[in-house]
Amino acid sequence: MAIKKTTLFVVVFIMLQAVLMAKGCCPDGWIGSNCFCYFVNGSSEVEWGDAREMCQAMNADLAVITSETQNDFLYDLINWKMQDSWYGTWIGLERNATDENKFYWVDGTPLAGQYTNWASREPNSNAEKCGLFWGPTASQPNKWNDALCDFSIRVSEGKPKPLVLCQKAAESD
Ligand SMILES: [Ca+2]
Repeated sequence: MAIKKTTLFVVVFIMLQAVLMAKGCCPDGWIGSNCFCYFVNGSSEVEWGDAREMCQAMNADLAVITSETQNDFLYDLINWKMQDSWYGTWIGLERNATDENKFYWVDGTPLAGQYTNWASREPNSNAEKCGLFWGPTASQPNKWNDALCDFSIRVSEGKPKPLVLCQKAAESD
């Protein structure tokens, strides 16, 4: 099993390097795929809003996930960059302020009718307004969860800070 996991990471690493070399239009430290560049930050802002501001300061935003292919690519990317030293990753999904039953991506797209990858029994609380992408240490890896936007409560309970996944359009060559 350990060998299999190592092999998987090597394959993903090679694939990501190939994508990087082919693109050539993402800043240093960012990974390119399908016209977007991604950046995983491990220093972690505890609050979703601070995480978003960190991305915006780099002319980016929190990641918007629109397909299973992209979802699985990003899961592998996060695993490759950060392994399992984390609980989850902030993504650009937010519960609507006025209609709490609806979620929107940070680009303004309503989640309704779009690709979703919620964990079983999620989203589960109107108090949890911000999207987390669950990592391998979660009970349902590779799935989404609605979480408290200010994660400091969870951190004080001993959970690691979430990572931050930023996304921006790749610059044309
Ligand atoms: Ca939840």
